[in-house]
Amino acid sequence: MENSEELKLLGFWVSPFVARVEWVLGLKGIKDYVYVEEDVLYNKSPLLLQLNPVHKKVPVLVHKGKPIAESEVIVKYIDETWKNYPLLPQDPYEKARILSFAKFGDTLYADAFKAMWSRGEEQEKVVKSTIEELQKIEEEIKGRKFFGGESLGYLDIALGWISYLLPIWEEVAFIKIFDPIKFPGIALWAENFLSHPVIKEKLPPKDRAVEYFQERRAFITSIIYG
Ligand SMILES: N[C@@H](CCC(=O)N[C@@H](CS)C(=O)NCC(=O)O)C(=O)O
Repeated sequence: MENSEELKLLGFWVSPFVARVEWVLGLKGIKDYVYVEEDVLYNKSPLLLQLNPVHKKVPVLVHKGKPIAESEVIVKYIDETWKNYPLLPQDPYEKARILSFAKFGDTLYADAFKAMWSRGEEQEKVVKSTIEELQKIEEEIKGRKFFGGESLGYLDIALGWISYLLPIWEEVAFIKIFDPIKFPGIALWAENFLSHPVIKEKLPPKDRAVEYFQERRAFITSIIYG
């Protein structure tokens, strides 16, 4: 087990990318790390700018003094460094399939986020494509407890935001994307995912997250639509 001198995570309370890292640390049983909260919107710390000068974003994991940025890279790094509770299969093809599906999940994320802040025809279009993309996720999860099978795997972590952020975005933007009748597999998965003890422990408080995204939405729409 690492001691806190060796492992540090720079995060932001509502970031789904930071949550990925916290979930994986939890699944691996790594509790002894220092969490540093960053004000990523208004006041990035000199430490963040020094550790992630390219993207200037969280999460950043610092292991034995070495910084690693980008949540999916961090998740893979943790998975390769701590071998218990493996998240990715050994088989190169299976692994490639999961990684490319996770990449598709990032497209879905970008579309769902845009559905939250956009307006009018633009919003209708992006809501439609988000629903079509969600259908692909439904096909992947149907009949399974988790994407990883009986236990959480890489895709559960990558797509975890769907379970709690998507409903928040729908609430904030008065839109409907994640219909449990249309997507029963995802609905069941979301229930299983959110009741997992490791996941449950690292979720942002819902009321605060709703307020945060209401403000974000107002801010982004004011820039885009004036
Ligand atoms: N692709 C990155 C995205 C990270 C990201 O967007 N982080 C946000 C917080 S949710 C951030 O630090 N934003 C600051 C900024 O955009 O300047 C990852 O997967 O780690």
